[in-house]
Amino acid sequence: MSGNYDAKQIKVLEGLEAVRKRPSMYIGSTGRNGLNHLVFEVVDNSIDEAMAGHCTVIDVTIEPDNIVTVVDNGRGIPIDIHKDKNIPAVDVVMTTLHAGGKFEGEGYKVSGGLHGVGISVVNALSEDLNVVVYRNGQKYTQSFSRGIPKNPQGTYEKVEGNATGTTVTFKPDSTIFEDTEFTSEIIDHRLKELAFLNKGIIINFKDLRYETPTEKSYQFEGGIKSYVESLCENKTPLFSPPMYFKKLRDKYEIEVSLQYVSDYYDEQVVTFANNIRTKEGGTHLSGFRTALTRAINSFAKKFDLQKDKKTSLTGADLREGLVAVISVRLEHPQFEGQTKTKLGNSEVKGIVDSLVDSGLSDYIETNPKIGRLIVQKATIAQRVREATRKAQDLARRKTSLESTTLPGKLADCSERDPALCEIFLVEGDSAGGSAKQGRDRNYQAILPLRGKVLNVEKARLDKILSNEEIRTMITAIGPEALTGFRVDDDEDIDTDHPEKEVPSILSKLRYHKIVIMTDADVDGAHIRTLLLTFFFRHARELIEAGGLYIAQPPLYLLKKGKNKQYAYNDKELEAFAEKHGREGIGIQRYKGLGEMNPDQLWETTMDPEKRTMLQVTIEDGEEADEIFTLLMGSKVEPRREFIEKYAKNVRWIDV
Ligand code: 0RA
Repeated sequence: MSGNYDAKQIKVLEGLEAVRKRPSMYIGSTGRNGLNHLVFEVVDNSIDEAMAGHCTVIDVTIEPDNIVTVVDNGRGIPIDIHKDKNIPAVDVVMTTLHAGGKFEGEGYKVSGGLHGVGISVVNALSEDLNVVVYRNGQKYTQSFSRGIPKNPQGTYEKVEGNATGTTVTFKPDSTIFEDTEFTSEIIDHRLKELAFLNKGIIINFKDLRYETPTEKSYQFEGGIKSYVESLCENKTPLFSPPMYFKKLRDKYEIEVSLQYVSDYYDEQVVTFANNIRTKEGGTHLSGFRTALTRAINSFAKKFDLQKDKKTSLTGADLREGLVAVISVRLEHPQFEGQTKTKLGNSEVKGIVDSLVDSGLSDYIETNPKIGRLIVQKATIAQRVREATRKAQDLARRKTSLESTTLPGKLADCSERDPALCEIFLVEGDSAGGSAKQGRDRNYQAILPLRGKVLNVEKARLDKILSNEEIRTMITAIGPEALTGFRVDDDEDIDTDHPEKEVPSILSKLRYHKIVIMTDADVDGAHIRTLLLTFFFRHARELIEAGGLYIAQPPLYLLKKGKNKQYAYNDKELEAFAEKHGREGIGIQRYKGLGEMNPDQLWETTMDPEKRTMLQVTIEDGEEADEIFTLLMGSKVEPRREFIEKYAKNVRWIDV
């Protein structure tokens, strides 16, 4: 018996050792994302309990020292002695790869978890992990160190009452992770998302690491309907409340909520499969889109709502201003795509198509007013698209966005391979002058922008296209950058063929690095925000392809005796003062790029050997969208509130 037991123990150790040797295979990376993933892995297990109908409350707490505790009131991980292994079942769950807490046979219908690797992976990657289970009138406690139980059988105590649940506390292993600072915003966002996706569940989040602790509590009785409402915040919805339906077929379940907003042209469809955000879309999204187009068109036909009977509404017409959340649950999800966030199950397309078609048709036939509003809105979109197409053709021919005539203000570089080329969008002529003289003309191009850039958030398409600064910019970069202006239907949509690699937008542009270079003052920040808004709304693929950067000019030139140093923030200024003594430091504050001579600008901001540039990423498209709507949109009151709230601790969130 004991020989057998030892053999099994060795197998367990080997499993955990594999995780510790190659953590990225299990959690994606050992950076922040991988670290945060540990929390999600534990929470997903509690969510599974909730989906099985046994858990109503989940508490997540980050303690100082980055120790995380997840408490749930589910059934508790089984604590009886596992027949084969002769140790408590919970210890098996905690130490066996892919056991994932779900035993064969009686498993749950569906389960989440990005990599679905199970809680044992968290255990293997934690310096310490403590688990407490309440079940069968007992309290079971066990502790592990880097996955290895500290006590071969754990501790059982009798307790009063019949409360059940699981508490997992873990401290990530600092020898595995680059650092062990959890990211509050990302965890908070995911917990909120999970609360939307699992109607009614209470998720409490506490971050106790800072002087002012964060305490959030999420519970949404409306589920994904509340999610759509929150995505529409500060926008003008077409009807109220958002449409919602839920459908079941065989072992597939789909929930859809949707709304249209009238002051916004993009679409925002957020999709999930088994609670996992499918950023790259997939077969559920394709099915939804096909059904949406078909259902609305047949409604329009049935009630004779279209004057022009020959043309039906296209997918693009019906996606303008669309805000939707789609959540599917299925037994064996296949995740594909570059980041494994694309649902690949081919059968899902047809199922979702048919369920959404019937759900949507039923809804608008019961609420014909809403159906009419949608048809009306899409018809306007259709007309605008037609007009824009004409205007764009005209504009192209007239001032020739596509011609090879580059704007006069552009100081182009001599290199012809776009992959090696950079373009600096520089605020003002004087800074533009310095940049032109300071640059390496072989591969760096300069485009000075005069005055304020148009706020695209408030302008209509035709106005944006006729704006001088914007035209100049897109002509220089390459008109293909404007993915947000695509007027041709559906050409971008091929979610069914993951094998077909879409070429990066960068391959169509004249430069692979677009660098925003503005002054380090309020005006500079404003212009930078206007430019970011423009790129975010109309050239988002360029950002997603990693083509947009923000230059970081220094704030100060510090001198003391022979020591000379540029400081890029106040912390560096402090450090210099600490090091060289405060007396007699010469501080030159740069108010504008124009104050730097060309050599200095090169040395501090443009020289690839020395500069630091921020690459603009869309870490969180939704949040970016919210902030842009808030800061640049037409509603004033929420903007004032936001500014008043954050004015005191402004910092650049990694936009
Ligand atoms: C295995 C089986 C059952 C529940 C769980 C694991 C479980 C795991 C975790 C992880 C965190 N919280 C959890 N809660 C439950 C089913 C137990 C039964 O059938 O009673």
